[in-house]
Amino acid sequence: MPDSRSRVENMFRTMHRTAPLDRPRQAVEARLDMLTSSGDEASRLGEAMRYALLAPGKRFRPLLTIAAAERHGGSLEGVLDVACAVECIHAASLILDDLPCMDDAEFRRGRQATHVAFGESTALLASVGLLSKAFEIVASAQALDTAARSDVIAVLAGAVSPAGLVGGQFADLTASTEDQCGDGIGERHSRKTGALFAAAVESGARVAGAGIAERALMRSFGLNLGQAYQHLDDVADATGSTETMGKDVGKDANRATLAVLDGIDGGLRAADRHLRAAAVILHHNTAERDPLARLFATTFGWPA
Ligand code: GRG
Repeated sequence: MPDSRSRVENMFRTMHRTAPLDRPRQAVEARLDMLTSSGDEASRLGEAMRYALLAPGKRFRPLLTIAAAERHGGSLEGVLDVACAVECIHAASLILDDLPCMDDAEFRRGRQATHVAFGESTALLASVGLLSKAFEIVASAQALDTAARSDVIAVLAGAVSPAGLVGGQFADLTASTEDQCGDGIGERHSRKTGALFAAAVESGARVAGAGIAERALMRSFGLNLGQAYQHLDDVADATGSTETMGKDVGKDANRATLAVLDGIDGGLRAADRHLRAAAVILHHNTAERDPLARLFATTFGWPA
């Protein structure tokens, strides 16, 4: 449970180098490299796509996909391409999020944002390229049967849709500090960030053969986790440094986040509420050695 500002910074810092996560993270990075090495990476557009995608991110969403599959008896190899598709969607969203017409951020993942390095038009096209790459990867994933491919595509498309990332980002851009209450923030966080977390774990579970009830449980876990993660990101925006976070901070000073409206402690309390809810869902009906529970405990310093 986060109990101080430095704990939030430490959490993001240690997520980059937590030894137990090295194997799946390296597998994701190697596969992403392979999946985007088809020949057009030599072009400026391909270069921009790989620049954004292969930059040193924490890979938390694909790690969730892998752990959710393993929780349901699946394997890293069986779910790897789906995990990579999730990361492609995330990287596509980061490119757009940083554009001058959105967050106007110049620094991301410890380096220049894609539009700063490649120009706005190339960055925008690189985002669309990564988004379509995600669906191409799932549609041609050898480890999945036809029904699983189609289910995962539906789950991921739903996450990007106006009910998910796109709508959440729109609501975020049009929100002001004056007209927002805690409920509005929860709804925006749920769509902007929770939707992809939910899709990450649901698709992992689906690939491993989970049924409707388990998939719903995973969705609910992911939505809570995503909301907690966004609150912690908001706290880090207010308290962290560009050096530690690898991206611009202080971008939300005039935004309606709980860290702004209710102060740092308000942001931390909200994160804690969602982490508690996620933990309750996670520990419902689970084996003792659940990889998803381990990932959760390692990342958030939560009792296993
Ligand atoms: C077309 C896919 C697509 C989206 C369009 C721009 C947009 C709509 C949505 C933005 C969603 C967004 C960027 C939400 C912020 C989520 C967040 C906390 C990002 C930072 O995640 P980390 O810390 O980043 O996991 P790394 O770099 O480690 O992967």
